[in-house]
This record gives sequence, C-alpha cells and structure tokens, in this order.
Amino acid sequence: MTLIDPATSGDEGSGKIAGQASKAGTDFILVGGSTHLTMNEMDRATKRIKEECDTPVIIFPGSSSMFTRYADAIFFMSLLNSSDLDFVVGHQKRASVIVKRSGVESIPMGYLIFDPGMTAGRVGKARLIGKTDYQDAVEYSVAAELMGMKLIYMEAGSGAPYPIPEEMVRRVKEAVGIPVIVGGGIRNSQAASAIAMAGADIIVTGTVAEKSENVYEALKPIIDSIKNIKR
Ligand code: 1GP
Repeated sequence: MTLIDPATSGDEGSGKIAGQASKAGTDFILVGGSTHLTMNEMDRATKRIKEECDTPVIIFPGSSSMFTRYADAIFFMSLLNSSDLDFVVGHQKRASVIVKRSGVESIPMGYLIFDPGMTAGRVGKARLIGKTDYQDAVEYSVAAELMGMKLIYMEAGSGAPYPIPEEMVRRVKEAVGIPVIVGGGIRNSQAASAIAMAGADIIVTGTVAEKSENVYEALKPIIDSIKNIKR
C-alpha cells in the first residue's frame, strides 16, 4: 500500500504520486496521516487521486474529520496503545454516524505504534512499544482480534530511521489469525522483503514515494520484491 499525505504533498502532488504508484503495482492508496485535515481537504485530494488511477483508495485517518465519501473504504481504527482515550474511541465516536450513513466501507483495525513512533507517536500520545516488548505487542494484537478487528497495523512512524524488528512482526503474526500490516521506515526492497518474510501480509510505504523525483522507479523494486515472495 502507498500512503499519501495531502498535508505534505498537496492535491496535485497527491494525484501525481497515486498515478505513478499505481503504475508501479501498488494494491491500495492510503490517504491521510497524522496531520489534521478537513473533510473538504480530504475530498479535494481524494478526487485528484481518483482522476489519476483506478487503484482503490482507503482513508487512513488521523482525526474524526478526516473522511471523504470519494474513498472506497476507511480504516476505522483504534490506537490501542494511546494514553489518551480520544485516540482509542473518541474520534471514532464523533465520526461514527457520518461514516455509517455515507455507505463507505468501514474496516475495523487495531493500530499499534512502536518505537520510535515519530509524529504519529507524539500526536497520538502513544505509550510506545519497545523493540523487544514482544509480550505487549502480542497481547494488544490478540485483544484486537478478540474484539472483532479485522486487521492489525504495526507502525514505527512515518519517516522512522528503522522499521519494526522482524522478530516483533514474526511474534505478532504467529499469535493472530488476521492480516498484519507493517509500516514506518521501510525505504528499500531489502527492508520490505525482510518484513514480508517475517510474516507481514501488507507493507505500507509513504516517505519513499513522497521524497522521490521518480515515484515509479522508487516503488517498483520494493513492490516487485514483496510480490515475488512465496511463503
Ligand atoms: C506511516 O507507516 C507509514 O503510517 C509510512 O511510513 O513514511 O516511513 O514509509 P514511511
């Protein structure tokens, strides 16, 4: 999946990244991030993205207003290791009725932020899960599954200098029966394939596309490397 943050890339930039990422073979575009955006801003960026590609678009919200009916789905996510109840269920409560009425598919997801956490960790007031806090991560993930969540997202934070350790991914994947998404700090095919080999079902990259002149060239090897893995 390719994460596009319209707060960083703007509407035009978001459209451009989406078009190139789609050509490179990404399966989904995530739109959103930790910086607050209004519904209007989400509408504008998502419409531009939709003009540039047919790849399905999923909202990755950072707050209750980050919704657009132009998307195909929304991660209806709960930041389980936040110390602030607002990120666990408050934003979700405020957005609930609008999301339900819109008819946009809602995908319940347990969201966990790991060391170093970056902006997502700070904004979400996460009690960061440390590099070897395996039991913590496993317990949160199994709890998410038992509460009915359909996905686990393990996040190191956008722009993290290193991704989540492979051993952490392996332990969580072994413990749950739902797909595991891993993102944050993955910038090349070696890192992506190592995380995929450890058990991640989905890899998210954001910064690598955001920062490159040629998004297609930057993403193609990463996407090819994980799609060629036989597990
Ligand atoms: C953020 O995990 C994603 O939620 C993407 O991280 O920007 O480091 O690729 P990067």
